[in-house]
Amino acid sequence: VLRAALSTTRSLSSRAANVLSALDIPTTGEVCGVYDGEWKGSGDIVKSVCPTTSELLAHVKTASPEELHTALSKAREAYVFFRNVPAPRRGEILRQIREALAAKRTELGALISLEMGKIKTEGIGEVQEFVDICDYAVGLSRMMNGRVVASERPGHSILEVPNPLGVVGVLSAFNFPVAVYGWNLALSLAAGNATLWKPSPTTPLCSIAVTKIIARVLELNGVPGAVAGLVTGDKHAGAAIAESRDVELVSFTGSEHVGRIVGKAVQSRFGKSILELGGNNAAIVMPDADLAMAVPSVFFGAIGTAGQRCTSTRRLYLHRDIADTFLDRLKKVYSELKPGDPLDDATLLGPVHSATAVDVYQKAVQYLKDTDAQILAGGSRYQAVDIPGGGNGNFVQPTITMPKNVDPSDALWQTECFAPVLNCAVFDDIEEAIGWNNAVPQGLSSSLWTRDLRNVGKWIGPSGSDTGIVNVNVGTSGAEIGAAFGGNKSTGWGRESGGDAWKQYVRWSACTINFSDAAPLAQGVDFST
Ligand code: UN1
Repeated sequence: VLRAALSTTRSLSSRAANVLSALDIPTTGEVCGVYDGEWKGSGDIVKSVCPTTSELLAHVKTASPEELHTALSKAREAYVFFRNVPAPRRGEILRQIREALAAKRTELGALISLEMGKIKTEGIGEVQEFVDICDYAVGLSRMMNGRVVASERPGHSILEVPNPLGVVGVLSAFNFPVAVYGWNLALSLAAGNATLWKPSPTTPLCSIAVTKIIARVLELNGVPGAVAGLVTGDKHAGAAIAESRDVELVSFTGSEHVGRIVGKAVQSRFGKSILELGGNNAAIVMPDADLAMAVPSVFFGAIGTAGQRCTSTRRLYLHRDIADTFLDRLKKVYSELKPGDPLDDATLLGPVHSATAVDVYQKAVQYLKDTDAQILAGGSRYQAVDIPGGGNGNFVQPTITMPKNVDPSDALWQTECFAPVLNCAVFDDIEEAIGWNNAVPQGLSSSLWTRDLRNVGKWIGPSGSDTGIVNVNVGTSGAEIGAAFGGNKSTGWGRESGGDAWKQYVRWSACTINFSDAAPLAQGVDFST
């Protein structure tokens, strides 16, 4: 009995305890990681570990296979209820969710920093992104318009009607443990669906805190909690959602490798999927670029979130005329960067999320060294002494390299390395740089730095960048919610957030209605007897 009690007791640092308590997460005992209207969890226990200090934040009870099954059927029931709630009323509930999230902006931001490792301003920014998409979806709830189409037959009308779709499964990643769920939840809820969330196994507390905030609002509005259900778990839970015929749409964010498995599983049952997979994003700097803007933007793009955004800048193509100057300035800002506690206001570089991320970083850097790349900055793990307040965390030095091989078909250019490693090459004309930009399997984001309108025209046009996000004098990361977010090619062609993304979360009904006293056939077909 004593052993059982000991295994479930945690002695949390006061820093962690304060963040958890502020979000209503128990600071003793195990934490329930399943919500389907009730909190539960009798499956495997996963650990939430702080990447900065290695402190154990919680043991989380994930979903057993039966609980997953129940969560799916509760989600279906919730959908059957919710689809008949008028869309503007759903929007009002979203408005309340927005308010509830905004009221906990700082606390939730701090939890993201604590559990994921991103710095304070980015943690709060992630909550803001959820708030923003709620605002967007509140408006959408009165604007999810269908169309009236001209019929070729007299006394007929054709309507295209957006109806609620069903259950939306959201499989999200560790790097944006809150906002990416927010994009999906907000659109799905406005559309009248139930959403079942399977977060990354390494960021369970963020998903629990968000679900608690939303569940309270749903309860106050008399809406079943399973409209926004949660199942923490491992890849088996993800696979069960991908394979379930009860899930109309699966929205997956993660690696190309896993995305391929998820995409095939969903397609094999003719479900719908939205895939947000790897990015391998390039920034191109032309000789006329304003370096006072470009240098800090590339700096943020490459090392913001410790290089773990899908949109992080991984490739830097510099025009020969400015390459040396640019690199000198970039190296200077890199050298001044101090790693530290993400919750400290002064910190710009937190840890990478996990030991796996450290491994990815070390392997990539080793490959670069083995292939004679010049290491212009960084190139190894930080020593413990370099980290204020300790050094048990996953801290790696942001690295800039100049690979020997500029051939874009080399593995180093073709592969997304999810860590702060920036590979550079020098080009002579814009066509060459655009060619390199497009020569990789992935196609998420890209940015061009120039003041010449002719370059802009090339870049955003038919022979320009082939990524889903194509920026000019704006870095590759940090997109706003208003435009559709997503990438082409092996990034999966998915679109989430703004733009027309909402149209995927509804079931379109093309309705031809005959108001006349005759029943003519289309295309003039004569079937009279
Ligand atoms: C992600 O990295 O999965 O554009 C999402 C950005 C953020 C979202 C990134 N708004 O960098």
